[in-house]
Amino acid sequence: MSLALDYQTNGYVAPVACIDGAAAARHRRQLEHVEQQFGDQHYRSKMHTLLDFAADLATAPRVLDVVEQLLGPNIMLFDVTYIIKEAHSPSHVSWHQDLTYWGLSNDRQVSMWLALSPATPVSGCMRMVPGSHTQGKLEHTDTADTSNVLFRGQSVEGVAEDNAQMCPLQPGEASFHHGWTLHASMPNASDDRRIGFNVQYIDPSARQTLHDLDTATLVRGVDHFGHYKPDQFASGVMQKEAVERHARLEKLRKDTWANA
Ligand SMILES: O=C(O)CCC(=O)C(=O)O
Repeated sequence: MSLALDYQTNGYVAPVACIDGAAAARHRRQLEHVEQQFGDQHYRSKMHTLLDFAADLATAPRVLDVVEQLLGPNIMLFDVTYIIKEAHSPSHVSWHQDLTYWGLSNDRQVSMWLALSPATPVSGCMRMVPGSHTQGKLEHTDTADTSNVLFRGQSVEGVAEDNAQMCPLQPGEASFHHGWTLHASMPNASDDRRIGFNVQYIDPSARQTLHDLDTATLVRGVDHFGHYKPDQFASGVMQKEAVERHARLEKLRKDTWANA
């Protein structure tokens, strides 16, 4: 099957080779150097405004070529996050659909999850329910589970897990999923960290309905809508002005999720 047909049918496609293992290892070293200097970077929004190497990977031509096949020719970069489960940690992600709390006016959106370390059933790779994207928005319940990575611990109950498929990935491979695709991941029982580079792309027509302050940046094609102010991409690593700007961006993103 072609990437696009696979994606249309199942709501996701995996594995897709995006960068080679050496490039993934280099990116991981750069990230871990930042962690040593500046602390935890897990689950922070808009990392492409803080780290030039995150901006480079999120806009790599090979990555955008895949996104173009799935989303169309006009692509905006909406968000970039590292999702990190430490070795032998209970961190997990409950069944959910990404678009539930983002406030977007339509579902012309795709997420990439690129492995920077081995993502396996043991380390807590993603699990997806094929075809679930066709069900539209499902009811989510907020939970208070502190091991759940998700901001609100949001969870869809009663998912038919027997139909779920594991998405194991080697470093440099990615999965791409639609915003209504049900997905989850288990704790990391391996000896290594499980590090995902998670990027959200939207079509320029997808407007933020909750406020007028959201930002997104055209990275390919044409924006006929003008719904967003662009983000300023990092030109280095954790530069002072970028860190100050980022604090405002991150607060806005968290407030949006909290109030959606
Ligand atoms: O990193 C994970 O285990 C889950 C990531 C996720 O839920 C997502 O990419 O939307």
